[in-house]
Amino acid sequence: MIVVHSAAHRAQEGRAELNDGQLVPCYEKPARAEIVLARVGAAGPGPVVEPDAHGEAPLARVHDPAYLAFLKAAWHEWVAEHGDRDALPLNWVAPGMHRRVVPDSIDGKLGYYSFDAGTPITAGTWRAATAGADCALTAAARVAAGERAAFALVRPPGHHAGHAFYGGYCFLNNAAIAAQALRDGGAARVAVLDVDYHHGNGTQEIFWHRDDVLFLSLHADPRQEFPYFSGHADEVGEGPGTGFTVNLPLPWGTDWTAYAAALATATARIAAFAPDVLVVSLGADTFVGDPISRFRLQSDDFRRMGAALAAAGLPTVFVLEGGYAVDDLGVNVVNVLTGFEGD
Ligand code: SS9
Ligand code: ZN
Repeated sequence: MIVVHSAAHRAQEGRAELNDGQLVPCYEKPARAEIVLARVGAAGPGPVVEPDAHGEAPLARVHDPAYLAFLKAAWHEWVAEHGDRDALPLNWVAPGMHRRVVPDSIDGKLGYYSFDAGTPITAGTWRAATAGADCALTAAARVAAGERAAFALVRPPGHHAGHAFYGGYCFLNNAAIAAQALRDGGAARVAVLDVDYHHGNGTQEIFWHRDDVLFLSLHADPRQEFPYFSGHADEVGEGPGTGFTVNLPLPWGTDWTAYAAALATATARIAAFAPDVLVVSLGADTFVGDPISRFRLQSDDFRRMGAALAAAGLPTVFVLEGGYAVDDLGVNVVNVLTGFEGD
């Protein structure tokens, strides 16, 4: 399986995120991609190729151009105001307040375009995020050209980023950008399956009204878990998109037995949709040892997950999302890929 990767991911290296009442070192860090790359080298998938540059047009098919302009300029505006430290928002709109007017000040803009305080914008955010999107687009192009599968080994992740917002360590929605590019390249129907521990609220929002992109997510119940305000089972899409968003929330403590049952529900729905191609938002933060998550998948279960995904029989684009047990992340992610390939 082709692996698309750019070392430019290292440009995103936040110093701090706000977590459990403290500024702590970022969980979403360069070592995550490095350990997956090392495991790819040791365990089989490959070759590893550099992304092609796709420019900003495919990003603007998914994201608001005003949001992209904000993201590109945010670090420079922040440094001019506050100096060389991570840019974090400090307040947000609440019901009864107004967001008609985009603030001029960078602090106001950060709040306007974000939904959490765990996602620092740094000097390299734009560079790393756009390189990641290029990896996802390159992986999609390879699959569109006839490869059975490709893996975009990227960070920062993307599935929490929406049409015009960032958060949850995500800035550009790599999976959504890939799915849209596949549509624009001629695929009639695309399914996006999100197996990250957290709900893919950004991807859901982007395709909420659409019946040409089926979005399915298995994730921790938002009653218990971040992002809290998205991912309930009764969120099914709207208008023509009604029934084309599928949420399968699962409780803390979910192990492979319960997970596999939900995955079978998802793959049955994908089969009924009969897409031309499948995009998998591949987070491995469902692992029992993940420091910020509470599912109980074991390393071998990721192999089973890969096999279950292969059984869908579809051309498949894998895009890396979360997974914060760094020492185990390489094995867990690559187990999905080798399980998909039949070991
Ligand atoms: C846990 C805070 C969670 C955001 C997690 C985003 C994961 C992206 N105390 N913070 S895959
Ligand atoms: Zn996650």
